[in-house]
Amino acid sequence: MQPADIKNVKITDEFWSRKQALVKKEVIPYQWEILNDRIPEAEASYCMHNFKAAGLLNEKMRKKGDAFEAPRFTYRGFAVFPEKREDAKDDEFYGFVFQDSDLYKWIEAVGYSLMTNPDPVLEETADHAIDIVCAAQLPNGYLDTYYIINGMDKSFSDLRDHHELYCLGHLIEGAVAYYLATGKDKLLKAAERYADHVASLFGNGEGKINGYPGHEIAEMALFALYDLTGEERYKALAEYFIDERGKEPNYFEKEHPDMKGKPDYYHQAHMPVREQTEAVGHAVRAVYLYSGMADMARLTGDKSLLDACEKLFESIVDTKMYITGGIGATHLGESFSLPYDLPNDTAYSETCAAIGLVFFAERMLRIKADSKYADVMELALYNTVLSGMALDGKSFFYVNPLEVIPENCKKDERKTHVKPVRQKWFGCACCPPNIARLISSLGRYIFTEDDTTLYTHLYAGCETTKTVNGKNVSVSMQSGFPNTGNVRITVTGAAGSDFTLALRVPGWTGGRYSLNMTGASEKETKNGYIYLTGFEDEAAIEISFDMIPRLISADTRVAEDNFKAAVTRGPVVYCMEGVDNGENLRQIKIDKRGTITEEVSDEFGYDVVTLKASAKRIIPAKTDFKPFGGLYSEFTSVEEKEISLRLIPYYLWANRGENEMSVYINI
Ligand code: FUB
Ligand code: ZN
Repeated sequence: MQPADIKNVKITDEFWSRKQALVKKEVIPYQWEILNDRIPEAEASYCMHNFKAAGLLNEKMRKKGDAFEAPRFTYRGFAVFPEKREDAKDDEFYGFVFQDSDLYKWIEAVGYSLMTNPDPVLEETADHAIDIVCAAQLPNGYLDTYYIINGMDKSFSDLRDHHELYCLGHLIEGAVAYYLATGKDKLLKAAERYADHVASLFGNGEGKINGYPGHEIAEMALFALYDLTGEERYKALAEYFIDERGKEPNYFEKEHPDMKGKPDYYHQAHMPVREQTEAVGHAVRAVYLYSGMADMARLTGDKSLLDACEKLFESIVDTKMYITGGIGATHLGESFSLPYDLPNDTAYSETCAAIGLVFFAERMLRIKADSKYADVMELALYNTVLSGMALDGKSFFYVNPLEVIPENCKKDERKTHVKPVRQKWFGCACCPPNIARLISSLGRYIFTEDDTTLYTHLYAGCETTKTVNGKNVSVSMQSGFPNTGNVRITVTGAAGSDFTLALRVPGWTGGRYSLNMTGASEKETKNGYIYLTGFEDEAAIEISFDMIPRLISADTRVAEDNFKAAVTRGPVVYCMEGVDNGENLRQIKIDKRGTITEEVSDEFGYDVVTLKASAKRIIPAKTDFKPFGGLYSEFTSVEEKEISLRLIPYYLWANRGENEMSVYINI
């Protein structure tokens, strides 16, 4: 299966169109300013600065030929920032070593946005940025500003940490999107030249580098480049990277002898990928790798690789995923923790990791339409991914905790990674442009298709067409998600063809739905999809999923969540905030047998379903008997105060100022 052609999916959905418009109107222009360091109150990026500095060096080299003394490599650190912005020198590199990738993600977001919303001015800005990128590329195709500026003699000498292949991956993904959107191939050619250069250096032969990316992404990007160009060499390079990872002798040990004998979980290089069964290490790296592995399994039919993907997916979903679809429980190494270790207030749950989980799930759907993958994709999307961006598109979360007491995050060193409000930008700014590119490419996640069947994974209003047996079939979907579970789909022009429409029955429905249709018939239900066939020329399908609020508790092995539950409604996870319920949310106990009522609120600028639940605030009575000092008193009784608990969608938390928040509630 393939994802449906994104250019052929027109999003008409109220909820998602608003997000896409926000990305276009606010996020993309704001990020362009940031990349150019024109927002004084946000952390400086130096991203465009670096491309320009590399371009200048290149020009000098071109002009002076041999007379030009190219810089010798000086290690200037993994992240280099000047004391003050004014101190930045025109010919030096600043920021993190992977700063180039921020622009590539921005270009990708622009590309996808232009597909749905043509905008000549934005396109001109992107063309201008692309000219600056291309001016920085070396004649042999190499393109990474950190080494071009600091000295090429050490390029590819630190694959583990120095992100040159990560930047290649993002360059390819940006270039593919921009080409698909505009037909302009300047950046695509630059990406191909860089990929070709890498392909010429890497491999198992004499004098070749037999390594692989320290931060995965090049794998899935190269498969996308192969999909677009049909050039086998890109597929071969991606396969090489995947096959080599974790083999003995470990490549990263050669680069970093101090690692000798220590299994490299962090980079998922602790064993060959086909033997990996547990999701470990840096969470973004992991899910980017698994996405590439799933691409390879689909393209090659490699059963052992598919088995590994399935086991890794299960390992995440059954033991390491927050109810919000967030992954990566610990800030130590931004990593997966042990199975069932899912702390709420020290959670890392990086936005990029949830985005990577969307990538992985979508790639599994390309192999097999099984609703378990779409359930996870939807969960991550509606909760952690959306939580990553403020309602006004101007600030972002990197870390997505499930519980916050603002004062603690500021003062407790174990929680300094947790921010109680979204930030304008980050020195390490991987997440904001990642959200922008995902939201603007939403059209790629709604359907997958094979020759005859259109598989519907996400219920987002849109229009698309599909050619089956030479007939042009039009599909139009209207959806009330996430406010209601009502979906209406019309199919036109399918009569006499084998056109099949597969509709996902989300896991959160418990398999219950109501289906009414004219002009089509139900064939079967398999792996969580209802298959409809026998279409007449005009068919109308109404499917409705009950979005009742539910209390969901975690496996009892998640120690943090014992005697607690989260409230969900459809794919949306809810949370309580201090602004609605007063501080000290840990005192609140929800009435587990009470009804939860729905209210439509316009407080967030559009209609949002908020919830009201009967609950109690439980406060131990104060006693005078304090045998061990002021902190402790003998327990006698509790004071229980009835309250009406207000819950809002988790993705909206912290849009009304700094306050307490918790997803889990005592039961
Ligand atoms: O290393 C590049 C990006 O920076 C990672 O994906 C994020 O987790 C952050 O560490
Ligand atoms: Zn990130």
